Amino acid sequence: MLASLLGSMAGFLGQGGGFWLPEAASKTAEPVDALFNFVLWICIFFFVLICVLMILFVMRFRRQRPDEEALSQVEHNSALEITWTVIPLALAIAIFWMGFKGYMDLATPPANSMGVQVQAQKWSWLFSYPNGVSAAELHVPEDTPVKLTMSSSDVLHSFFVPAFRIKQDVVPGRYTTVWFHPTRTGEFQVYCTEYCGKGHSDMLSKVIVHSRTDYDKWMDEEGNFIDKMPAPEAGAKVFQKYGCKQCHSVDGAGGTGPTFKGLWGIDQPLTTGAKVKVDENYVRESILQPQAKIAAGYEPVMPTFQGRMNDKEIGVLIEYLKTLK
Ligand code: HEC
Ligand SMILES: [Cu+2]
Repeated sequence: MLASLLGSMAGFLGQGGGFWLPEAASKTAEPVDALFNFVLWICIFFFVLICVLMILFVMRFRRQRPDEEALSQVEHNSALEITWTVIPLALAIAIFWMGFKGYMDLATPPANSMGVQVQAQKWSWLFSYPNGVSAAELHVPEDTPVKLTMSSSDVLHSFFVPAFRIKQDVVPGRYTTVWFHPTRTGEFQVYCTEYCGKGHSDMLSKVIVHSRTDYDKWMDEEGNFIDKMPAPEAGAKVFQKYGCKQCHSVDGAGGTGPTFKGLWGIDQPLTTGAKVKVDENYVRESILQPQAKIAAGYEPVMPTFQGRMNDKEIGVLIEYLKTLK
């Protein structure tokens, strides 16, 4: 009976999307969860032990009559003192060792890892593969270690995948790395856990773990979608991929930047008082050198996409803009 109770408690407190921890889907999660559970059970054990002893001692050794004398004054007990020094010391060393080893393992990607570049920018993630393909969601094959090399084009961001137990700051002006080893297929939430600034909590993305064959298929489609899809549809995908939607609506709603609805062909007033016709050249310039002309009523906060969006992508994006009447 006790065994089954303990068993169900371990399930309740344990791994795989229980009460304490989210589901675990990476080999990197195992040592993290093991250490967490180790510390948790030590805390539960000593909490119960100390409470029970405290209550027993209060009952057993309390003064029973007002004039009762203290029985004795114990000043020293070597056996007891050594015990309560050695046991906590051993536990602290064990926790240190598990933490240190776990940290070193998390900091050292396996040599055969698949590399993906991660670019963080207000307010989206872009994942780029060595073959030039890029996407707004991170697609990886199952059972393969993946090493992310991350940088930011603007402010501090922080890349967090709870199911993999990995979290790493993404810092402008330097590269940081993190790695994981997905153990099963599925979709896993990506968060930005940087708190200062307004849009980090909107930087939601996913890690999509495919089987090997599905991954190859995805890579093939993603590498050629501009050639395979109708231009406006491909343009809508580009719009999604680069996070334009974080600042530009396509339905007329206001935002950090002007809505794209009905933008094509109008005469856009600029902060200088001049006007500019929204055509291919202006859109292209706005994407590559956003600070060149600033639309009246807006702040010059658009990041440049120079070196990130290629000509084909700008081409289909323009076709998409034309359809937003
Ligand atoms: C962080 C917010 C932000 C993001 C992300 C962003 N923009 Fe902008 N964009 C702005 C702001 C603000 C303006 C208006 C000021 C200016 O002209 O630079 C603007 C202006 C523009 C204009 C000119 C519109 C006009 O009416 O003059 C175009 C075109 C444009 N953006 C395209 C894009 C595209 C395409 C993307 C995605 C690849 C994108 N923007 C991503 C903020 C953003
Ligand atoms: Cu962020």
